[in-house]
Order: sequence, then C-alpha cells, then structure tokens
Amino acid sequence: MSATLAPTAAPAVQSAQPIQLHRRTPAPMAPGLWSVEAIQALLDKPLMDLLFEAQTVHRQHWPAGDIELATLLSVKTGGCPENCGYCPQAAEFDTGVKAEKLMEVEEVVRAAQAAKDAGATRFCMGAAWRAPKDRDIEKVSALIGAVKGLGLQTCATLGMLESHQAQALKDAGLDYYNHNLDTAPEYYTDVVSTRAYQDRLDTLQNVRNAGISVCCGGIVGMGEAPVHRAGLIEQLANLQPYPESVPINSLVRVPGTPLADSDPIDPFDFVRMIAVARITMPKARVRLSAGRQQMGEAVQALCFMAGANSIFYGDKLLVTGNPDVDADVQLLAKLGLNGHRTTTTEAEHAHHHA
Ligand code: SAM
Ligand code: DTB
Ligand code: SF4
Repeated sequence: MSATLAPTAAPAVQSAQPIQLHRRTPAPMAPGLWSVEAIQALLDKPLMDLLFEAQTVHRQHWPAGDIELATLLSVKTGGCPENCGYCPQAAEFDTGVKAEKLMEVEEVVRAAQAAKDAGATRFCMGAAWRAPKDRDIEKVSALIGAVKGLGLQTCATLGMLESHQAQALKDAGLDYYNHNLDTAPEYYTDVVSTRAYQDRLDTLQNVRNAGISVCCGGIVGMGEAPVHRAGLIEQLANLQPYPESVPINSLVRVPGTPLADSDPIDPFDFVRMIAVARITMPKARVRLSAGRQQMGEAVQALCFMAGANSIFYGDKLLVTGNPDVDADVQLLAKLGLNGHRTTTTEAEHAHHHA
C-alpha cells in the first residue's frame, strides 16, 4: 500500500498486519483526484467490504432500486475504417457483419417508439464511423430531433467529433454523447492503432464544451492487467468533471476480431470494477453494459449491489445479443428493482455537476 493513500489520516496500516477488514478507505489524493494506487487498493479489498462500501456510497447519492433502462440502436452498421481489436464492425476483420447505410428517420422512430413502449427512458444511436462528416451530422441531427420528440432522452455514439459538430448535435437536442476511453492509456496501443488516446480525450472535451452530458467508460476482459483496469478508472474519475454516465462493458468476444480469444474476466473482478466506478464517481450513472448475456443473473445482482444503476435494455446491443426484454423484466422484478420509472428527473441527471 502506498503512502499516497492516506495523506492526512492516521498512519497507514503496516504490511505486517494481514487482516484488513478494518482498513480505512483510501482517500483520494486531493478533492476530485484519484491516484492509481488508491484505485488499485479499492480493487484489491475483500469483496464484501468493497460491496458494502459501494452500496453505502450508492445509497447516499441515488434512490435504492432505481435502474435506468437505455436502449441501443445501430443506425449505421459495419464497414468502419478503425481497427479497434474488440469490435465486430471494423471493416478489416472478418466477422460476418455487413456494412449498411445510415438508417432512415421513420425506421429509427419506429425502433425508438418500441423502446419507449417497453419502458426505456434513454435511446442511444450508434454509428460505425471513425468520425462523422458534416453531412452525416445533419442527418443524425434529424434522427435526434425525432427521437427527442417521442419524449426519450437521446444519446449518440458516432466516433470522433470536432467542436462545431458537437455544437450542432447539442442544438439538435442531444442529451448525451457516448465516447469510451476503453482502457488505460498504457494498454490502448495494444487494442487499437488507428487513433490515439489523446484523440478520445479531445472529443470528450469538445462534447463537454458544447454542453452535452458525457457518457464514457470502457471494456474489461481484453487481456489487460489489473493495473490497466485501475488506470482506466483513474482516467475516468479524474476527468473534470467526471462523466455523467459510465458504461462498464465486459468484452463480447466476437469470432474474427483480434481479441476473440482473450481469457474471460473473472466475474468477481468485473463486479469489482463496477464497485470502484461507483465509489470514485458517486453521482454517475454506472451502466452494467455489454456482456450481460454471458453473465448470469447472480453476477448481475452483485453488480447492482455494487452500484450499477443502468442497463442496456433490448434484445440487441449494436450487432451482438443482449438478454431478452422479458428476461430483464423478470430479473428486475425478482430483485425488487424498479426499471420502468426513474425517480430522478432528467434535469437532475444532466445538471448534477453544476
Ligand atoms: N464508432 C464509435 C466509437 O468507436 O466511438 C461508436 C460506436 S462503438 C461500437 C462504441 C463502443 O462500443 C466502443 O467504444 C466500445 O467500448 C464498445 N464495444 C464495441 N465492441 C465491443 C465488444 N465486442 N464488447 C464490448 N464492448 C464493445
Ligand atoms: C458502450 O459502452 N457499450 C455499447 C454502447 N456504449 C454504444 C456498445 C456495446 C457493443 C457491444 C458489441 C456490439 O454489439 O457491437
Ligand atoms: Fe469503428 Fe467504433 Fe468499432 Fe472502433 S469501436 S471499429 S471506431 S465502430
């Protein structure tokens, strides 16, 4: 345990003492600043202590039992020029995903209405672009306006954005932009080589500056080391301000992608990531994202215990599967969770950093 963990508190626990049940929670280095060591120490806690702490933080900031339901739609599928090693939509990988054109407004509205009828409150549109052209932004703006007109919160994930493009999306009524950092900077070049970590940070800044809420998280189970998991949380939690939504994805291993043969993450290590996201970003919606189909109900329940309060809801993610709506409705009912009406308002979500 490093000395930076307890800057003002009592002397750090000596390493000779093996029992850590009463160890103090490592404090951030400074208000809003988390060291990678402090995050690593959280990840390494006894699981029950970590869960208890995460649930305690959760209840201080959120109504217990409230789960946001966000439905995804791939509005522009496949043929992407980037080479993200996890992604079934990269043109370079032979995954069986065919490149399609951007969907028409009517078709998107139908899907959004169906999502709303099923109980979703947020609708997220994904496009397999490296970066949209201004023409694409015009078309997506029409989609955003139409979806917002149904009374849904809108989210889009379209790749890298310039500031004028972010502003145009804001003007069209976009509430959230999803742009993931995916992993620690040190591991990023092992995963994708067609863009740099700084490109991601630049887009996030452009989104912030335009006044759009930020949805930013990552993927685990890509063969990363524990220190990279801590490094991802460090990046996210130290963004000023940290993201309003933090999706934690478990890699969906798609045959044909370079990461298809990665060792799956231990389910408890996944739960730990959720818990540490909750503790370090107390007011963020922490989303239990991709990978639920492979996860089982008990592990998902642990994720909710750890502070996850959002899921992707709908039979499909972008191109891969997600649990059926019926199965999710049943799971939430079995756990006594309330997925169909959020008890906080959209305005509260959007402005909690103000
Ligand atoms: N092209 C845009 C981009 O990369 O920002 C938007 C769409 S992209 C598919 C959105 C996110 O989906 C990625 O950043 C990644 O975190 C996640 N993702 C993609 N493939 C995944 C997989 N196989 N398993 C888990 N998450 C995945
Ligand atoms: C996020 O963090 N996860 C979603 C959403 N943001 C866009 C995407 C998951 C994709 C899983 C694989 C697929 O279906 O393409
Ligand atoms: Fe393209 Fe996004 Fe997939 Fe990367 S994650 S290959 S940018 S669609």
